[in-house]
Amino acid sequence: MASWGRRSSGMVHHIKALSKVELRGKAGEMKGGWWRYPLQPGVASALVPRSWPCVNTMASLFLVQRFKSSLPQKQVEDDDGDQDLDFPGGKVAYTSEMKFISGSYDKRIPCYRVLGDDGELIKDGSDFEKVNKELAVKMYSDMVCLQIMDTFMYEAQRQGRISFYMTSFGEEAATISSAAALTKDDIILPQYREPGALLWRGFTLQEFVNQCFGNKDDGGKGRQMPVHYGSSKHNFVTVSSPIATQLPQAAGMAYSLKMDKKDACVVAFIGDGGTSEGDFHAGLNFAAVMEAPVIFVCRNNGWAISTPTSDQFRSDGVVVKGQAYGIPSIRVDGTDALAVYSAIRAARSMAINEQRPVLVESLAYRVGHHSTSDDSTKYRSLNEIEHWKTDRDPVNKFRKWVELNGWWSERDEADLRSSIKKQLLKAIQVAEGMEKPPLTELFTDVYDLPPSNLIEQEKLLRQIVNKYPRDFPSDVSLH
Ligand SMILES: Cc1ncc(C[n+]2csc(CCOP(=O)(O)OP(=O)(O)O)c2C)c(N)n1
Ligand SMILES: [Mg+2]
Repeated sequence: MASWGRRSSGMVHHIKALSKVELRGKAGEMKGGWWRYPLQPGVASALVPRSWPCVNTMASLFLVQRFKSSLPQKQVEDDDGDQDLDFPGGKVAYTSEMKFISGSYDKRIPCYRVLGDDGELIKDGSDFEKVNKELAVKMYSDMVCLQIMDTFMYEAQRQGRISFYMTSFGEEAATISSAAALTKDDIILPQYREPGALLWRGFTLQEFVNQCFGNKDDGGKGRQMPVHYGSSKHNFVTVSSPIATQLPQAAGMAYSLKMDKKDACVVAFIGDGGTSEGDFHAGLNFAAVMEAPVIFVCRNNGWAISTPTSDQFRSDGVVVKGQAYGIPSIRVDGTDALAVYSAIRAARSMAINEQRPVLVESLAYRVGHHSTSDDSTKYRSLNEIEHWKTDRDPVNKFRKWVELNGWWSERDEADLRSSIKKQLLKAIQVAEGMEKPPLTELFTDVYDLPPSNLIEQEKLLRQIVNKYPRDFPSDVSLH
């Protein structure tokens, strides 16, 4: 609930704004059968039908007229004489040929890449965004940092020091290069395997580790499972476990940015497994119809825990689903930092300049287990894992390109790794030694005034802790 609240703050703001206007009621002027009510500066004015001038129910808020489409309407050519069907939604050509459109594909949608596995440009004059030394070195350094953090925290879980962890092995470029292509005003809604994007935005190793240990400096006050990061400072909405819920929220947030005429977009991540949720379809369709500036980034990593993509969908992956919803879409090599960076830059400018959603399907294999609760060797071959880990590692690939440019040396590599390891050991030591948030925090931040059932639950919990103190952690203060 708390995270929903954060996610919806833009919409809530607008709903509040609209409620105030409707209650005020008088300031409106008539225009073409609609009452136009000015809102505060920078917010689109609200239009309410003339026959409902005084309604102030929540339902009436959704009667506000939407933005007019700015996208060109497609003219449909008929192929059967000059006959066509003039139908709501546009003209459709008649045909005398009884033909089903195919459910299969002759040729799969190609995957855009810039770099080969050896880190060299596939061809001279490749179509990609230029990346300078400073940007490239930060992208590479963050990828290395993420890999080392994952290695240390995975081990920390195995040693019983934290309860759970998820690694990003194999997908470092997909998340870090995506974030690198955005501005800090763009709002990120993660699924959960996107700490790389948060790292890029400046979330510190100490903050990551505090969250995993759920100590009193954890921004989520220890209420979430490890890896459920969030940061309002970095415009990164808190991870929420139920898959795909972030997509309809992303469409709404993006519409809110549109209303505010912001030079920013929303970026919502989803896994291949997440695309089987109804929310994936609702989110894409909503965004398409409302022409909301949101980039949906699907990290197709081949697996949803133990479910392979062949059991997930029979379409040509995810990219074609965007087209079905009227969303421009691209498939990109998620192990290629330059390709991801370029595709997201282009997607961002389409989303903002054309005010519409864009879908990016990134192909990068999940090299690690799904989480620390999983053993992926039970359902996939070691050879398959090893191939992606050694031959197709996105971090090594990008390192080669950075080195080929003369921007990185063995010495730089050694210094970077040693500095990150030191920082991590320190961060873990600090986080582990820190006390937990007090028990009272379990009941705060959702309601302004706690309802009676919550008060009752808190009372009950205290009674149980007092009765069985040895069953509860001793470092949690009851006050
Ligand atoms: C609505 C919902 N259903 C099921 C789950 C359990 N679950 C957690 S992760 C996961 C797999 C998701 O796979 P994918 O979207 O491909 O992401 P990946 O882990 O591969 O990054 C499932 C089924 C959940 N968290 N939420
Ligand atoms: Mg997956």
